[in-house]
Amino acid sequence: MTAPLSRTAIADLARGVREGDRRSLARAITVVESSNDRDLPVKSELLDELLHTGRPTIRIGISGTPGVGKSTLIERLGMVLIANGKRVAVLAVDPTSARTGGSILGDKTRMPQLAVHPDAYVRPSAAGFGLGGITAATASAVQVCEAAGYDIVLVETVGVGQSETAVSEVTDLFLLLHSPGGGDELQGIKRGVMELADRVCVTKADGDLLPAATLAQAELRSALHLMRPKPGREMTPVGMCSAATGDGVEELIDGLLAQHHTLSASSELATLRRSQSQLQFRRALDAGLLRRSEGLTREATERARTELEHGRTSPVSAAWSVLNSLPQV
Ligand SMILES: Nc1nc2c(ncn2[C@@H]2O[C@H](COP(=O)(O)OP(=O)(O)OP(=O)(O)O)[C@@H](O)[C@H]2O)c(=O)[nH]1
Ligand SMILES: [Mg+2]
Repeated sequence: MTAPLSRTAIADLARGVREGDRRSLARAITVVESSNDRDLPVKSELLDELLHTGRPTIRIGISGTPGVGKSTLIERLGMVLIANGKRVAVLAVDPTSARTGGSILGDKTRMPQLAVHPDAYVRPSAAGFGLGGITAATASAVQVCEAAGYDIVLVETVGVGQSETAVSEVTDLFLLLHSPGGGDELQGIKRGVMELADRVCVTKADGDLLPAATLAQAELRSALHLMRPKPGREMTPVGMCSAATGDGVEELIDGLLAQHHTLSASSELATLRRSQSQLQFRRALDAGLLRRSEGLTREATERARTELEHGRTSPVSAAWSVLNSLPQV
């Protein structure tokens, strides 16, 4: 962002979002994802303006290794959902883009139909993200889409370890995609990631890959059998589908919607969202406190670093000398 927005401009922007104006939506997401601390007052005011203005959205996180077929599947899922009368927003979050230069930015082209459909909104988000990192930024972007009246928000993220945790912290359901490869590839997925999943789906179950996909599905089922399901759940369902042929896509959607219905029919969804809000608050606050204290301790830190460099102090006492420079509580 460049110039700060006035109160009226923020209220206008919020109105634009609620009325479904796409430019306002894009602008609002840019504001809430800003990593610049100077944008915090505007960001906060805008988010408060947009609080509880939309219908409750179904939030689904979709992750999996690079190239597993996330975008292609989202294009299919999105088009089926739209055919069923839903409005669909897709947030493609690339936690690695700061390093790689943002490969995901090409994703709009991998969702050619959704990207231009009036009932869809596709938004690639590069890294940066501000207070609270990906979790807080994506949660805020989800909130904006909700205010804009989207029924379903799909959050695509490349599986790189911590990104799956982040996406599961801002969505109601977490779908983990797996390639048709089994064996070694299966060994490669971290147990923690599997345990986060509400549903697993093997992708590319078509043509020559169908036998491998069927095998991978069986292997994943037995691997999940040995794991603890989420509290109060039976075993995590493992399906397979092809975004190319559409086989299994309807079943995948039905399964996800049924799971979501179960969540929202009980108090589980409300509880989950409350604890997610508390967590996002904590993340943003911790990050803010850290930044402010870094400002306050800059000189003491420099001095301690030099002392340590010259071997005149130990790491622990260097840290203590910095902490001691802060006002006592
Ligand atoms: N056979 C087959 N190929 C597929 C299917 N879905 C995707 N692919 C191919 O797999 C490749 C990767 O697909 P993407 O949808 O871009 O995968 P992604 O997981 O979004 O990739 P990143 O965002 O780069 O991590 C492309 O070449 C697709 O054409 C499918 O259902 N069947
Ligand atoms: Mg993709």
